[in-house]
Amino acid sequence: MRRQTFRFALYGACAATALALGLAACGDDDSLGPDIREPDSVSSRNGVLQYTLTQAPTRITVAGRSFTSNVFNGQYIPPVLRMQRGDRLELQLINNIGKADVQIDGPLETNLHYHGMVVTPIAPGDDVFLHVGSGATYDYRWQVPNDHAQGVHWYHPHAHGLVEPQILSGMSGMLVIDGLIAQHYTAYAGLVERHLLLKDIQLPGASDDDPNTKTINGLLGGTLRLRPGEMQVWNLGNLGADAYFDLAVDGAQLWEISRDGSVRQQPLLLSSVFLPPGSRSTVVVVAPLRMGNYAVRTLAVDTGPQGDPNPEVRLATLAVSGFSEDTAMLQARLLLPADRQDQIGVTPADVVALPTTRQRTMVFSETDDGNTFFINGQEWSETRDDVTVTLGDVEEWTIQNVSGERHVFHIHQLDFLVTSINGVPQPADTLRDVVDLPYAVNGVPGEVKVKIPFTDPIMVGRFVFHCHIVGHEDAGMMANIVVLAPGQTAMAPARMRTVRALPGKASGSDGFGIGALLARWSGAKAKPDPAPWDDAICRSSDAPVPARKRTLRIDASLPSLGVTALR
Ligand SMILES: [Cu+2]
Repeated sequence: MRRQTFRFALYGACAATALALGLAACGDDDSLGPDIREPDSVSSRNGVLQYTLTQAPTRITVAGRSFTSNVFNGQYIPPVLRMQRGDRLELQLINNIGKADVQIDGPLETNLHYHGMVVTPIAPGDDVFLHVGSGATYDYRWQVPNDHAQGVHWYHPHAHGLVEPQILSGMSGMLVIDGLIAQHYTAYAGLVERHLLLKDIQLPGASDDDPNTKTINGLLGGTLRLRPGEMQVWNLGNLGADAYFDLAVDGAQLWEISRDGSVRQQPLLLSSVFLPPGSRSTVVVVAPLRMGNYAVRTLAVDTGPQGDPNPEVRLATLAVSGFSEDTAMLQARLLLPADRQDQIGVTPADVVALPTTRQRTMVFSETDDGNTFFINGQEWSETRDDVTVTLGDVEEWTIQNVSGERHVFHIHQLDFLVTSINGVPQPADTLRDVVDLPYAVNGVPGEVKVKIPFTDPIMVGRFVFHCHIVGHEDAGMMANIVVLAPGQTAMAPARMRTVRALPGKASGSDGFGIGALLARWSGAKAKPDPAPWDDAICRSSDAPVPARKRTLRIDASLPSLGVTALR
C-alpha cells in the first residue's frame, strides 16, 4: 500500500508532462523492472504442428539469477504450441537431461503429458505409462478432435517419481487450441493478447523450508504496460510444480472467460484468479483509468497446517500510462454471454443432463510426516488398476481430503463438473480438469463432489488421476483408471515401458552421438521396450503381439448418450 500511494503522488506531478509528450507516464519508470515479454510461439501449418523439444541442461536466468537447469530448447519459458481443432501434433522429444545446478544430478527418464487435452491415452499419444530413457528420442503423435475445447492447456513431463524435479527445473510450456476469442468472444479480437506462464522454482541455495520463488514468464518484478482503460486478454496458467497462485491486480478488473481451457458461457468478474497447480484461466483485463503503477500480486494461500508456505508476493507491476482508451462499449460486452455457444463443444449443461450411473468415494490422505501420500489408502502402483469404467458411464465422485493440507484433484483425458465444495453447491458454469481439495478441519474432511462423464470414445484406454501438487503425486498420490470400450470386459495389465536410446548413444549426452546420428541417417527410430501399449489392449501381456486392431473407434455403437462430444 505504501508504495502505491507514493507512485500515485508521482503521477500527480508528472502526468501533464507525460500527456503533453504522448510518452509513457512518469519519471519513475526507471524504477520499473524489465517488460514481461511474450513467449515465443510455434503454430501448426496445413493442419500439422511439427516441432522438436530437446531437454538439456542450459544456462538460464530466472528471477534475476543465472544458473544451469534442465529446460526445453534452452528456454525456461519454452514456445507456446498453437494448434487448431482438427490439427495433428507431430512432436519429437529428445531426452538429453543431465546434471544441472538445481534439481537434477544426472540423466533421468522422462516423457510428456498434454494436460487438458482430450486426446488418446494410447501411445504415441498422451500415454504416461511410456517413459523416454536417457539419450532416447520419441515421436509423439495425436490429433485434436474437431470439437475440442478452445483454450489454454499445457505440456510437461509426467514420469512418475520424477515429475517434481523436472517441472521445478522449468520443463513446462503452454499449449493453446485457438478459437476462444475468434469464435466465442469475437468483440475482443482486436485486443492485445498475452500468454503469462506462472511458475515456481527453487533457486540455487534455497532451502526446502523456503517458499518457492514465483515468476511470470521467468521474471520476478517485471512490468506489464497498459494504457488507462485499456482492455487486454491474458492467458494465465499455473504451469509450476507445487505452488498456488491467487493472482490479483490492484485497480484492474479481471473477467474470466475460460477456465482450464473450457469456454465460460458467461464472463465472470473475479477479485483474484485462484490457480491451484495445473489450472488455467483466460481473463479480460480492464486497466484502471488513472495512470500510475499498480501491484500485480499473488495473494497468500492458507495451504493448511501440514501445507507448504505460500505467502503473498508482489510478482510484477502494472504500469498504466499514455493516452486513455474509451472501452465502454467493449466493457458492456462483458455482461453478455459467449458467442456461438453451439460451437463450444461439451458444456456444463450437457454434463448436468447426463444421468449418473455410479457413485464412488476417493479419499486423499498422507502420513503424519508428510512424506507418503495415498488415494484410498494406497500409494500408486503401476500394475494395479484402481478404477475401471465402461465408456458411457457417468460417475459422481466424492473426493475427501482427510489430511491437514490442501490437495489438487486432476484427471487426464477429460473435463469434469464440480457440483459441491464442502457441502456448498457450485454453479454449473464451467468444466474443469483441476479442482482444489480443502484440508480437513477438526477431523472433518474437506470434500468436493465432481461429476465425470466417461463418454468420449477417444479416452478408451488407461490413464491416471492424481494430486497436481506434483511432489505429492511423486510420493504416491496417484491412481490408475481404465476406460473399457462397450463389450470389452478387461484390459491387459498395466506395465510401464521405456523407450531406450539406440546402442552407441551415450546416456545424457548431447543427442549427437554415433547411435543417434546413425538412427537419423537410416531413418530408424528408438522403440519402446517392450511392445507398444496399444497393441496390448484386450489381450494378456504374455500373448503374442497381433497385428494392430482398429477397434477403438466405436462411433456407431453409442447412439443414446446425448453428449455432443461423441464422435
Ligand atoms: Cu496433494
